[in-house]
Amino acid sequence: MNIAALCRCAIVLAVLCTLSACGRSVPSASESGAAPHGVKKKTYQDLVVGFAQIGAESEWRTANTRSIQETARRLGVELKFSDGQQKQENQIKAIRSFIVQRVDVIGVSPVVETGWDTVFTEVKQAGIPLIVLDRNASVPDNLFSAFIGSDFVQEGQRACMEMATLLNGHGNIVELDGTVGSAPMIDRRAGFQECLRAHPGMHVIAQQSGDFIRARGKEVMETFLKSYGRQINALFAQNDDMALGAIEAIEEHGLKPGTDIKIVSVDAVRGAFEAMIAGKLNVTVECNPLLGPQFFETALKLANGEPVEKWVKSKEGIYRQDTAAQELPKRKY
Ligand code: GYE
Repeated sequence: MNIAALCRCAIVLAVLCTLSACGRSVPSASESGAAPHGVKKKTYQDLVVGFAQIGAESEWRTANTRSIQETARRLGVELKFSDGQQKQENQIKAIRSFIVQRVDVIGVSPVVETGWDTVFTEVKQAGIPLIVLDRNASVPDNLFSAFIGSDFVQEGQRACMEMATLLNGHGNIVELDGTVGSAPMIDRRAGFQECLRAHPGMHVIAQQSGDFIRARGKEVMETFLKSYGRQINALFAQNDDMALGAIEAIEEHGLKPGTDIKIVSVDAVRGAFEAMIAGKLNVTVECNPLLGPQFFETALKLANGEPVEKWVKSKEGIYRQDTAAQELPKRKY
């Protein structure tokens, strides 16, 4: 709006004020039957939240779902939970049903990055705040209220820096990617690639998706081993589950994971610590799935019309073999 339009608005408002009740004092809570200012602040017990989860593809996802469901139970939030079984169309259906049910806030973890504009616009038009959790969606910023999750590009950079230390800057790497088109797959690869440019002695000789699933990680690693065998010096797995599957494939191939083939993965789930203690995994870069508390805290603020941060970032570390045994008892997922 330009200055002239603003002035016109101000004049119109002033006139309306004189004709109506702007100057009068606000009726007390008892007079109006409502809290001061006519708005009763919602509590967690008043809140109805719909959450469209991706599925149950990994240890990470199981921990994430548990965190959301347990936090809702603890706080007394009514949670409508939908499992999308890895399908975007299921998640879109779930979001539409949350709109029909008039929930207070909707949350979604988008399985892939694109294809969300229409349904996110519908949520906006229904006046329901939308929180994107864990995986980002590639949509204009005004189509969602907040994003809660990790910096996947940084995770990819960290994985590559750990790899550079393990390989002394030289070697052939194979890469097990996550779900094609998902934010962590795109961004972890981008971060890894960016850091590789500073390490000309390290090369990715093959890359393929294992869908973030352990069994697929094993299968794809078998094909890498068939094609490249001992040429492979290292594996970058975009999540721990795929690394754990690949470890089985490497052992069945007669090689020693963690020694003959160095392995760096992402997530820092319990299974990764056990593999590090056994000397089979070298490093895991943490990606925190325990997003339930931040999710409901943000949902309550939004339901009450309070401001929230646009990106609530997770705080994460890096874990290596040497401290794995000491860290394992402290792990919460
Ligand atoms: O790394 C992987 C999961 O979106 C960050 O999805 C998440 C990823 C996580 O299945 O294990």
